[in-house]
Amino acid sequence: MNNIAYVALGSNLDDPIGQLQQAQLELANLPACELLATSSLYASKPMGPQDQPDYVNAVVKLATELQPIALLDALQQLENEHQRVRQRRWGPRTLDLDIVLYNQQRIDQPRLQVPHIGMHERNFVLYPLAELDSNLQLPDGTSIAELLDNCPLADLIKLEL
Ligand code: A4P
Ligand code: MG
Repeated sequence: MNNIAYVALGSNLDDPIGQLQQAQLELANLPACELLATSSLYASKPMGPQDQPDYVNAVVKLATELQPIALLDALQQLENEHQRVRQRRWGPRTLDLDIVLYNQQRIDQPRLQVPHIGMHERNFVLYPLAELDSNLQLPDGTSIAELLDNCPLADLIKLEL
């Protein structure tokens, strides 16, 4: 297992906390993957359309033998198993699994961009990520500390479960 991937989890439908806890178990059971760490869960206000429920978000750290596209396939299969229905962009969902980082790789393919394009402005990605690795760096050398400095905690709430 010589690749490290950080995966962001999000849900705002059908018991979001339960969706994320279940997804963490499923990620731990993915073939050719080992779950190394999970962040706390965070409650967050919706980014994008406001006429949808609040979100619960988290990030996990995986060791994996899966190459990036194979990992994306596995994550999308898990999303589908959570009865996710894709409707509008940034709309409500039972489970969203995004690859935030994969080693120090930069990937720009039609199906996959890594580092995740929106991560810089997403407190619900950056704060859980920092919890997992406070010394993390992006492929361009930006440190997680710099990213946090430019992304206020705002109304993100760490859930004490
Ligand atoms: N894709 C490209 N790069 C990646 C990547 N690094 N990881 C492609 C995963 N997928 C990636 O995603 C559309 C396509 O992105 C995929 O088919 C994949 O090939 P999707 O999940 O099917 O659809 P989407 O919901 O329109 O896009 P996306 O990018 O997942 O949505 P966002 O931008 O993540 O927005 N507010 C809060 N507080 N918390 C949230 O978690 N999430 C969203 C969803 C909106 N507001 C939110 C939250
Ligand atoms: Mg997604």
